[in-house]
Amino acid sequence: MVDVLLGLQWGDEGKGKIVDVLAPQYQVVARFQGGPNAGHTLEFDGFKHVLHQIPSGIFRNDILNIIGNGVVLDPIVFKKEIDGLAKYNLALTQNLQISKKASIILPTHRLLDAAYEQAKGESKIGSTLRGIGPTYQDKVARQGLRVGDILSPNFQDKYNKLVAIHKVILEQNHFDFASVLPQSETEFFQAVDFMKQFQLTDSEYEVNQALADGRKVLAEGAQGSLLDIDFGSYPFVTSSNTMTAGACTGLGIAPRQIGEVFGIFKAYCTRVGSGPFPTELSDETGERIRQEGREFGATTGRPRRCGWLDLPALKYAIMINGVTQLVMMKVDVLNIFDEIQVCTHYKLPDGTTTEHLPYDLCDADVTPVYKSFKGWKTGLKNIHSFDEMPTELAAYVNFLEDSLGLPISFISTSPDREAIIHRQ
Ligand code: 2SA
Ligand code: MG
Repeated sequence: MVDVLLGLQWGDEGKGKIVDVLAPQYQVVARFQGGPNAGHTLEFDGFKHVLHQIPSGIFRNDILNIIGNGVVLDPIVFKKEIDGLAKYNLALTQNLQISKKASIILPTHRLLDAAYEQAKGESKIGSTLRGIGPTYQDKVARQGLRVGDILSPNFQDKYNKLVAIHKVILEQNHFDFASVLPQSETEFFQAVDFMKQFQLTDSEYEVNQALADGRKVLAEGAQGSLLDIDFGSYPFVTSSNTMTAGACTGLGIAPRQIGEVFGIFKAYCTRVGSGPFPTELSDETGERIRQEGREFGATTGRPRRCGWLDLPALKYAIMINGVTQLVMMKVDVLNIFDEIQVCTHYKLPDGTTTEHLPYDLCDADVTPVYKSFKGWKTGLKNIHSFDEMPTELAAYVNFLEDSLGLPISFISTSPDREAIIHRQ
């Protein structure tokens, strides 16, 4: 079976840490969507490392890591990531495979991202500007480049053809690319050459063979369910399917092969970039969460917007993903609060209440209705079982499990590998 691990909010739920914790149970870890817009942070043995495109199983030498066909891969970022891993002595050329069908991000895709955002003015998406959207656009337009193309003698021609199209769009948008492009092109072709030493495969065969051999596969989601291209807060979303279904198309596995679905959520909410966020706290409490939780983008360093947990949004994410187990992250960030709020439903302008996400969360004027919990006001450092939890935290956890109709299997109490409360 393929177990799927994904974020249930707007990304940054702490997926990297949980993949790393669960990894010893798996023989294969695979990324199925997104690209260098992701920032998966792992902390262990005093090290802190942020991965962008490389799966989070890479630190365990007995795991095969696959960058699936659903990913958009930037060769320049890839080379930097590999260089950054040199100090860990990992068997990278053996333990890493890249799907030949993964899309390639060109330097011009990044420029297009910037040009499109610039043209949007006030209504910017808040993209990470890593070229994600334009690369998926070209994939769907059936004109993109794929990793397998770098092995073709015609790669340069294919590249030139696509870049010519991009230049027309950049010119139309009055975007000055002449000064920056040549240098990134040099870097790009060096990085493309560098990629050739890695295993470039038809990874759908690898994944299905692993399953046939009885090896366990973990599919690692990036971003979060509320950023899904179909079900997120459109248009303030990323350009891929971040949900369970994306693991099927992004790796080439059948829906009936999906086993457990681990839904990761933070004990509160954050969002980076623009778009609706009903429980956002634009006050001192939001600022305390940001400081306490060190809520700054792992890729761009942008401050993340912070707010209370939003149950209607969480229930929606659980529904579309078929989550089987929940994982709650960063509860320790709430240690300092006297009172903790959870949004249980929304109030609409006509006075009625709903638990459903409105069609257009941007236009809908929803007011969150909160339930208040007493804070536990104590550190959680040496707590490893549910029985040892302070009563106030136990009350919060029980309420969430009842409302969400699912068990919370793990509760993370600090970034470190060991800091986890596991339901026995
Ligand atoms: P994009 O870059 O075009 O896919 O951006 C579209 C929207 O998706 C959001 N997005 C993210 N949200 C949270 N975390 C992400 N990864 C990085 C991190 C982000 C960072 O781990 O912190 O460092 O800023 C991520 N990637 C994309 C983005 O904010 C837009 O709202
Ligand atoms: Mg992140």
